[in-house]
Amino acid sequence: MSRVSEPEFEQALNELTSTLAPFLEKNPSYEKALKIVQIPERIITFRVVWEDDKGEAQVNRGYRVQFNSALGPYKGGLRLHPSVNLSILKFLGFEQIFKNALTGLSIGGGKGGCDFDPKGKTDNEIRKFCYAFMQELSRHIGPLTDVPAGDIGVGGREVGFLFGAYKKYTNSFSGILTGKGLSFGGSHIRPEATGYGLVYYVSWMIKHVEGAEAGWKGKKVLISGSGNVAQYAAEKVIALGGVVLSLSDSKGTLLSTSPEGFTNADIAAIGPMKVAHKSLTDYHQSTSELKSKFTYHAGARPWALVEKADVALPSATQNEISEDEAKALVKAGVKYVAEGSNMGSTQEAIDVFEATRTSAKAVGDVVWYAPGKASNAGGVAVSGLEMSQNSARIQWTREEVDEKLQTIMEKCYNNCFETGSKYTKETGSALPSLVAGANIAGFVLVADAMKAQGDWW
Ligand code: NDP
Ligand code: 8G0
Repeated sequence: MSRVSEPEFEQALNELTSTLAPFLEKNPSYEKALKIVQIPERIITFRVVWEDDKGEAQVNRGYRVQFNSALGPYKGGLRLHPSVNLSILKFLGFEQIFKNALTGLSIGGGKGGCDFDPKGKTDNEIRKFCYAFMQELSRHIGPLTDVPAGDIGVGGREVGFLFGAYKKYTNSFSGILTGKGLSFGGSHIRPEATGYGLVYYVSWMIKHVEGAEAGWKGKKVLISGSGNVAQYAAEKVIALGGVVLSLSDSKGTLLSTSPEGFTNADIAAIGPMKVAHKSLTDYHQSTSELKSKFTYHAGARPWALVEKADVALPSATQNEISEDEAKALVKAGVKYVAEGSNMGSTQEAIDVFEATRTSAKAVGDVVWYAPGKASNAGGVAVSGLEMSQNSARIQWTREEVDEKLQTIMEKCYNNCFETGSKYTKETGSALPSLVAGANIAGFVLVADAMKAQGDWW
């Protein structure tokens, strides 16, 4: 057996390839597109030397994977985390290609980042790092070439520093990053977009299974992560009447013991703590009221901690639901799993969810699974809207952007549902595969544009 040198990338590629089979059987010429689309157009790797608070030189590895530009400029976030390597950035860049296609906007796929660990760094060190990182990255990006944004470890503060660095090195003020501050070209709703979009997507899943009037009211929701995506997903679930049972971070899970679940006040307090890289235990331990309102589970993820839940929204990182955890979710009666994170589920976990779909005779027996490339597309979609606003030198209102986001998520859902229905007609299956639907719909859009541009024939 050959050695797998890029496990995360191979996993993402296999997930796509395995679900394309029914399409490729009918359209064998697209095998060629599949062979070509899996190789990035360009990868840039570079040294980042930055000065710490002691005046000492520190060094890290920086990357930008410019995966595919068939539909528009490369677009995708920058991740700052010690685990960052080329396999992870290739998997993220690859997923990004098809996700961006599903938004219906003119954006290609890319991803970048660095193995720099922002935890324990001062604001000054983060600023120094961002300037050093952008010194090289600035040569490779541009509003018509490649437009990065944040991701794990990169929020509004970091995007601000990166934008300032680009401006200084190039003497130009342009839309080379998204997620910018509102006063210098940012879009309303961009911080909220991934979490809100995720909840909008699941609203359509709920309507399909439970009827047009059904919604989040009273639904028990497990959320992992407590960063950008998790916070705004939780906020929207609460606003729509759902009960948020959990949030988590890299150290453990905070579980609500009260019937109302996490409140807006909890989310509002956790936000700034996370910007300061504090852990959820710090929040839990901060008052005696909080100590009794939550239980803390060190080293655990949320999935196997409760006896009953309705929805699971993994929103921390890749491979955060294992096969056993997927089985625990099925046992707890979860009916909807939708990823806020990219590749949140292992392949074995996806197989557990998809098996409930193919074996079920009634929709109510299915654990319906939405892959990140569809359900978390709202973030990059509003980034695409930020690019449009920058090009036109305008700024839409919160309401205007939210409405466009809702429309994009509805169309994305319908596309996945209809394409899934067309290609996944297993006998007895109660619902179509949203994974197959997302993969086939995204792939065909990209492959056709590549063919028209002479990338394959
Ligand atoms: P943040 O950095 O804001 O938050 C990440 C959260 O996940 C934190 O709670 C962090 O814990 C936890 N986490 C990170 N890495 C690990 C790990 N290896 N093990 C356990 N927990 C971990 O990132 P985002 O919220 O922006 O991103 C979360 C996910 O959503 C990622 O998969 C990202 O790619 C995806 N995504 C993000 C989009 C966006 O617009 N931001 C758009 C689409 C997808 P701790 O606080 O302890 O570090
Ligand atoms: O806005 C973006 O380009 C962006 C940022 C972070 C994550 C993602 C994603 O879709 O995974 C996109």
